[in-house]
Amino acid sequence: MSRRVLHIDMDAFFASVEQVLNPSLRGKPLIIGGQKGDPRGVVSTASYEARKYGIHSAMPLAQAVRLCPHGIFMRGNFQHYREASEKVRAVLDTVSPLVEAASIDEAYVDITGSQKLFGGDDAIARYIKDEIRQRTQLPCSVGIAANKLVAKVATEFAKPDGYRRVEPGGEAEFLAPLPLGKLPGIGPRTCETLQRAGLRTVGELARLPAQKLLRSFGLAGVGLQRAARGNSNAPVLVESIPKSIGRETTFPQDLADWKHIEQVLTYLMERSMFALREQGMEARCVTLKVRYSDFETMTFSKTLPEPICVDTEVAEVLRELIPKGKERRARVRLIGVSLSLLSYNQHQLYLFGRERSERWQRVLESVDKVRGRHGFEALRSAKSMALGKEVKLATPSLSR
Ligand code: TTP
Ligand code: MG
Repeated sequence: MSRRVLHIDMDAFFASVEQVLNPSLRGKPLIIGGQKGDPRGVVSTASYEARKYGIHSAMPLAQAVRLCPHGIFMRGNFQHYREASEKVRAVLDTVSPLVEAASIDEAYVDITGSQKLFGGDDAIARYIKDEIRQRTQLPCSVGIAANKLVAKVATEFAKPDGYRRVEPGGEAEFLAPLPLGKLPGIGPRTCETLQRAGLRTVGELARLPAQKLLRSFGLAGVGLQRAARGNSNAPVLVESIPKSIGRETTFPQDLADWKHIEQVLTYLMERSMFALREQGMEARCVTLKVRYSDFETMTFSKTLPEPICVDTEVAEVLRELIPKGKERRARVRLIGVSLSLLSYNQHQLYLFGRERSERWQRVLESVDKVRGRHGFEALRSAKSMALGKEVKLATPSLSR
C-alpha cells in the first residue's frame, strides 16, 4: 500500500469567511487588513476578485487602495477565522487521526489508512470539500499525492475551489515543468544560486547528473534534487498541543510580603511567556495560582476575547487578578502563573491593526532572539530584575 497524503488550503481564507458572514460582500473585491485610511495597514488577504487588480497579501494598504479604489476594505476579525478553522479541522478529523495543521487555513492529512473506508483519493477529496462546504460554506482546494511536498504543490494547481491528484509514480513528471521557485524549500536565494548555474525548471534540477550536482551545490544539492524528483518522506506530524504552559514555585518560607511575591510572579510570567512563544503559541486565558500557608490552593483566571503572546498584556491581566489572591490574608506558600486556551500563533497576527501590541511583539521577538543566544537571564524586565541577577527558585517547577 503506497502512502497517500492530502493537503488542503482554504481559498482567500479571511476574505471568504467575511463573505459568508455578510453575503453582500460576495463577488466583490474585498481586502482584509485594515480600513482604507489606515496609514500603517498591510493586506492580510484579498478576495480573488480583488486579486485581479494585482492586490496580494503583505502589500501596503495604501498601494491596494490605489490599485482598486472602489474595493471594500475591512480590518477583519481573527476570532471568526479561528472558529472557521476549527470547523474545518473537525471535518479533517473525521477522515484520519493523522492531521497536521500547517497554518490557520492549511493542513496535511495522511490518508493512507483511510483509502478503503472512503473508496480512494477522489472520494476522500470530494467528501472533504462537500462536508466543509456544508458546514462552513467555505471554498477550499485539495491536493493529493504520495507525500506532503507534492501534495502541497498539487493544491496550488487546484486553486481556487479545486482538487488535483498526482498518480503514485507520477511525482517527478508533475513537478518537472514548474519554475524552480515553486518547489517548497527553494527560497529566493537558493533559486538565484540555481539559476546562476543555468537551471530554470524543477525538471532540469531533477535531471542534473550527480557529479555536476555535487560539484556545483555540494551535499545540499542532493537534498534539493530529491525534492525536485518528488521524493520526500517527511511524516504528517500530529501535533500534541499542550493544554497549558506555566511556571510556579514554592517559597523557602511562607511569605506575607506581596511586593516580593509579585516580583517572583513577574519572573515566572516572563519565563512562561518565553516558553509560550518558543512553542509558537499564544494564549487566551491567564491563571494565577496561590497556595496559602494552610495548603489551601486557589486559582484566579481571566479569559480574554483575543489570544495574546506579549508579556505586558499578561502583566495587565495579572494586575487584575493579584488583588483577588491577596484577599485571603494568609501567608503564601506557592505562587504560579499559567497560560491556557492555547492556539498556534498565526503568522502575521499584527496585521490585524493590533497596533498596541505590535511594537511589543517586535521588541519581544528581538528579546527572545537574544535569549535564544545567551539564555533567558540575558534580558529581563525591571520588575523581575528587582529579584537580583541570578534568580534561584526554591522549587523551579516547570509545568507544561
Ligand atoms: P494563504 O493560504 O496564504 O492565503 P489565502 O487563503 O488568503 O488565499 P489562497 O486562496 O491563495 O490560499 O493564507 C491564509 C490566511 O492567512 C489569509 O487568508 C490571511 C492570512 N495571511 C496574512 O494575514 N498575511 C499574509 O501575509 C498571508 C500570506 C496570509
Ligand atoms: Mg489559503
